[in-house]
Amino acid sequence: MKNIYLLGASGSIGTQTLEVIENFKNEYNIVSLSVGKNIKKLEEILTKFHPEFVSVEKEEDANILKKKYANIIFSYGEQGLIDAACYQSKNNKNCEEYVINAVVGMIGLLPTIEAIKLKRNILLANKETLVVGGEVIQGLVKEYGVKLLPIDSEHSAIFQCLDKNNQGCTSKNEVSKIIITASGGAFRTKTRDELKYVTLEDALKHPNWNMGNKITIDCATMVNKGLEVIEAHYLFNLPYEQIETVLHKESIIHSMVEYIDGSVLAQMAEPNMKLPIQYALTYPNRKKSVVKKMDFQKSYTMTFEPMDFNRYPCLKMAYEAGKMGGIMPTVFNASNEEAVHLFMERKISFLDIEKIINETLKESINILHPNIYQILEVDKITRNKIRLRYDVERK
Ligand code: MN3
Repeated sequence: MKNIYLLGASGSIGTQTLEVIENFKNEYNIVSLSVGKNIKKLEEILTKFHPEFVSVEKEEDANILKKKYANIIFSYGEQGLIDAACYQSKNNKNCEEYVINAVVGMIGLLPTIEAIKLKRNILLANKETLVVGGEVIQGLVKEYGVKLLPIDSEHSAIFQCLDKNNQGCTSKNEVSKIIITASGGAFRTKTRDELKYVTLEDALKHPNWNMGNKITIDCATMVNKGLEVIEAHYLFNLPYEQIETVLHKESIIHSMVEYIDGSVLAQMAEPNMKLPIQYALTYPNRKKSVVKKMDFQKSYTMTFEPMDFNRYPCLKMAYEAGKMGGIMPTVFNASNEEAVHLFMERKISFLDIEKIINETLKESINILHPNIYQILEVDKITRNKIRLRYDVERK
């Protein structure tokens, strides 16, 4: 039995995680979970799972739920999210402990840190945690001896392609590079000129994957791939020069590892997040899954095109921010999160997102090896600056 603490249970990854766990009900015990504002979804979840602790975003929601579900402890807000990751169950004392971090955005950082300090293993779908806190997190992972396993499909693919000699963030001497594949997002057939007129609705149509809104927009800007490059840098302990990106519009190969002898290993599957979720849960074993298998009696076409950094300047900025290191990935992430909010509120255009990230990076001064307080502070300052400048109504 493994104890599961699921942060972000009502989102796209959270929902699919619960579906995977339903197939292995005797092996996983959902001890705690968190949702945001989607209380209807939470109540659906509570008909199937019986967590001891639940955190929601708003205090009002927590108060109403407390009266309705007397057997569950409810909490709320950012502290509630941390408490969900750190909840101490009264039962199952000898179980392996797994926190699944499937929240969206920077808010996933503190719960991860606190859970590692309790020696809980981390299954990470929240890429921002490593993007902003990569050094701190990897330091803690070593100090407390916990497992940090990726759920992001590209990182899961790389993890699966790394053989035993090269897995586990040790020396990567036999790896010459990792190659992260990118579908190109909703606007891959559009020119830079055509991007001037795209709408929010256009940006939310991803050709291959069904995901939450924020990440779908990040795919259209290629920011998502940028965050994944930085995430891979920290997760696999590789310099940016050894992290390549390639356009692969079919999303069949989820990423690759090239070894020093020239062998390239790729992980393939129909695009379905349940596969990386399940692999993280069952690692180092594999189990049968509901994922549709590839059928080589049919024909597949796979194409690869070199990444076009002029077409996708956000990815170029991500590499630059990553190479500068220190606080710059935090600035990159915070400026993107705020810009995406503004775009979703129809206050800026699609191309303003890259403009905002670019000018914010240029204006920021780097801090090398930032501690957690500096990370949180710079995150806040960056967001406030963008809001003051662009969000006239919220000012
Ligand atoms: Mn991904």
